[in-house]
Amino acid sequence: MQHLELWREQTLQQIELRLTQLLTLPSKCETLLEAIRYSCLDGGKRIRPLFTIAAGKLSGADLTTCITIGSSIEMIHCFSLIHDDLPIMDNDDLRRGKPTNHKIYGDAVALLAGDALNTLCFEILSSAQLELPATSKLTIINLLAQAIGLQGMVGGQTIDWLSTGKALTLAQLQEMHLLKTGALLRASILAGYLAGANFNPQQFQQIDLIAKKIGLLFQIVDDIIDVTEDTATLGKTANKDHLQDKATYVNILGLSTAQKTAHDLHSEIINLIQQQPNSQLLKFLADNVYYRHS
Ligand code: GRG
Repeated sequence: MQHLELWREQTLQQIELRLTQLLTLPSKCETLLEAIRYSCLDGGKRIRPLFTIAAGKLSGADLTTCITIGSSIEMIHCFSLIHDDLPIMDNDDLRRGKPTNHKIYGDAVALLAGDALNTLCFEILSSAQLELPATSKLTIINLLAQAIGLQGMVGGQTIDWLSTGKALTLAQLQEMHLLKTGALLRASILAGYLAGANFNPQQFQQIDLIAKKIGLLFQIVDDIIDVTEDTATLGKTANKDHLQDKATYVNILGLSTAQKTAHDLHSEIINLIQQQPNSQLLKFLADNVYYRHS
């Protein structure tokens, strides 16, 4: 196995272990904790925590600290997936190759499991479990809160919801995805960078630019694989966006132009990343985003 792939395998194990530890806590409601663990453990690519760790390398951040930050961000991601799959939203039966949360626990518990994950992330980041100076914690928490709410993921999801069945321009589609998918991915990268002592404002601007472009690339590839891969490979229902009459890069640009757009954006990202020292892991993950099949 190539050494970067080995790095990913070992790091995935560390993330899984940390998530398991963080989700082993007293609960007055075992069913709620079980529902949370069902959607958070043993599944998914963990691309957000991997990015947190890779970005931490650029600023000399501590690995354990980055694993805790990344795992907390993964909880937010899992909350968004649980809510996204609910009958009132995307109404999906399959996620990460298994029945969606509400199919097992019912709509109400699924909704509440998502809510609990949202706050658990901030509980961890603001606690002594995260060994960082208070000012750094506050910066990361503020960044993440912005990325999730009105100005980020939830705002993007709302635009998506309200525009279903309507024709969007490419600019409107891009704006929506920068919020819905891009904001959390961007935050996962910036949070890792902010956790390191070697913070440099100019470098931060560059990392921010790279992070935004990676968020966009992730979504373009998502739209492409939605039509090119099957349900078994994706672990979720294939061709869903098309069936739900959603605006996607493929619907607006056509498959081959969408593929060319992804190709050009990937090259641009790699070029920017290679200008940064200690960026080997970041490059590896950007490649993973581009070449992924699920
Ligand atoms: C309702 C308060 C409230 C909040 C929820 C539902 C929602 C707001 C936001 C949804 C955001 C969302 C689901 C965006 C899609 C992002 C996306 C492409 C998910 C797939 O991510 P991967 O490929 O999945 O990283 P894995 O399973 O690998 O983790």
